[in-house]
Amino acid sequence: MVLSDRTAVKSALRGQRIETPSWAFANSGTRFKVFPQAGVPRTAQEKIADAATVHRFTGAAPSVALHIPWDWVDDFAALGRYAEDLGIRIGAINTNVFQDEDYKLGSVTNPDPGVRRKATDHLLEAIAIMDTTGSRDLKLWFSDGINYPGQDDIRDRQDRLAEALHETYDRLGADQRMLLEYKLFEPAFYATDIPDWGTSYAHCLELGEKATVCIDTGHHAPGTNIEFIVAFLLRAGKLGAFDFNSRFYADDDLMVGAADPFQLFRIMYEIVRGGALDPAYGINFMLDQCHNIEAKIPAIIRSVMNVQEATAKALLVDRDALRAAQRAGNVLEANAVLMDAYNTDVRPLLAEVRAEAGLDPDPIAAYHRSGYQEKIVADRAGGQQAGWGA
Ligand code: PSV
Ligand code: MN
Ligand code: MN
Repeated sequence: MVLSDRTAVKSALRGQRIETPSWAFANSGTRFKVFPQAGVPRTAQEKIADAATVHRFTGAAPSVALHIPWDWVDDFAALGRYAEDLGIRIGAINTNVFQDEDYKLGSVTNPDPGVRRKATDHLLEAIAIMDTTGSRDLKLWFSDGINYPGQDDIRDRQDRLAEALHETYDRLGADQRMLLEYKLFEPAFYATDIPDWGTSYAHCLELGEKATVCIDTGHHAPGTNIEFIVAFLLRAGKLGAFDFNSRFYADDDLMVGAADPFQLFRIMYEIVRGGALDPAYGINFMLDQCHNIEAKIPAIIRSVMNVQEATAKALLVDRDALRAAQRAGNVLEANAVLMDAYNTDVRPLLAEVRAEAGLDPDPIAAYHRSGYQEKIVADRAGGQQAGWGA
């Protein structure tokens, strides 16, 4: 790598931003058991304090996504100021229309217009929170779907979905955006109303330019080529966000880059290739994870580092050599160029980037030395559950 390349790579890494999820700091588990951990946050403020701690050690996570009503407070303006005082800001507002008795047969696609009204009102309420916190992104994920053939009319449900999305979209302010997430299955098992990127994309296209797709890396069928989706949506100008996490089987919500670091590299290569890494491009690179058995804050720091490592490798791809090999039809050489970058140990480079930014080159060790963990264990009793399995 020549010096100018190295400077450019380091500057791109310095500018990278990753958003942490408030719920990842709280207790979580499976439907079998939640194993509580000492020191987990009891309030939205404490989740924000933990998110600020991740930013303090990584320098790369200056915003935290909230999930409503899990993070409900009476005064969101004060919560926004609290975040700013700690050196971060409130990011995407995630909606929750999946944990209420009324939503058994769906939220915005429910056959009952009264339930649909209630669900859409929640989405509008989330935009009101964004007005207060200055958040740009409204993130929508719907658990809506059906379990049995014939249970409801698949096409009518699309019409109901479109109606609710239109009403919500029309309420967005000039600088606000809608991120529409998809998920193949669960909790609905036969037919989910937004099962894939194509469905999300089609609704976003119909809505307009403020609506874009959110790719949750854990929401696909095994073997799905996620980097293809990234490339396609970038080309179409419709990729708005990621919910990063790892999966071995279903929606595992494990640390990003833990199950398949090579996939994360391939995704980040498409981001770099598409010129979409710079925060100015507008993609919100969020984590959406649950740390059921591992310590939360170090796991989130590790996740940020995993994204940084995949990105560094993606930035190191010799794109001129790659293009030349591709144009020449040299299959093996093209593949070798990509693999050379993937097989580079980028940890020293990232340590250098951190040191130059005044950070400890080893954020996890620095966190453990800081005494923060001991302090929250001593200060907080009876930590909150993230919301899952509540
Ligand atoms: C659904 O599985 C999902 O990925 C959505 O983003 C939810 O809002 C989130 O999980 C909560 O963890
Ligand atoms: Mn998600
Ligand atoms: Mn999920």
